[in-house]
Amino acid sequence: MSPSSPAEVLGALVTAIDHVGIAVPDLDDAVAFYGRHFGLVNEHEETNEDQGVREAMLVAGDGDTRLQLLAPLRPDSAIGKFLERSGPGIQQLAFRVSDVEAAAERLRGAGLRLLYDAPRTGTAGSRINFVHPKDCGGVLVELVEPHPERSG
Ligand code: MC0
Repeated sequence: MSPSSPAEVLGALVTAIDHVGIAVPDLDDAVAFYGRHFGLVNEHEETNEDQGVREAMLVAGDGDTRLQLLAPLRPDSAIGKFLERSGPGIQQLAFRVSDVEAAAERLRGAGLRLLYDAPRTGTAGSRINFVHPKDCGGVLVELVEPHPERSG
């Protein structure tokens, strides 16, 4: 990991844990499982062709704690490869940031590898980037700047 502390690098840019992402082979089965056993409510579903996923965002009773279920559209997608290598399980931790470009720039400056040169489109019109898991202690960290009309 980088010698710089998160406070030195990102400071107030990180506003929350936006979601935890779980790779699943079957989205509908997983949505039903987390609803039945944990009472999580499916608040949003979409297909993201660029990322090769069908995803569902589930919310807990506080209205802001979110679990993202990710099913692959193709075997050679990030989720398809993850399932092949590791099986179903936690695939990513997503930090909500106020400015994804500024956050990425600061992390690059600290020597961490960002996966994209420029932000891409994520869930619900958000702008996203990722930090390589090998630079984050084995955790794939996503940076999420929510769409201005959907933040909070
Ligand atoms: C791979 N590795 C991981 C990992 N994926 N470690 C922790 N968590 C993960 N999720 C490890 C491998 O085990 C390997 O370790 C090393 O990283 C390099 O693996 P690789 O062969 O390069 O693996 P790939 O080809 O599967 O690529 C990994 C990479 C990829 C992180 C670059 O998954 C990627 O581009 N991810 C970003 C996009 C993404 O995840 N999209 C799906 C969610 P060893 O020790 O064996 O060398 S889309 C999403 O999240 C959107 C919709 C949203 O939230 O809005």
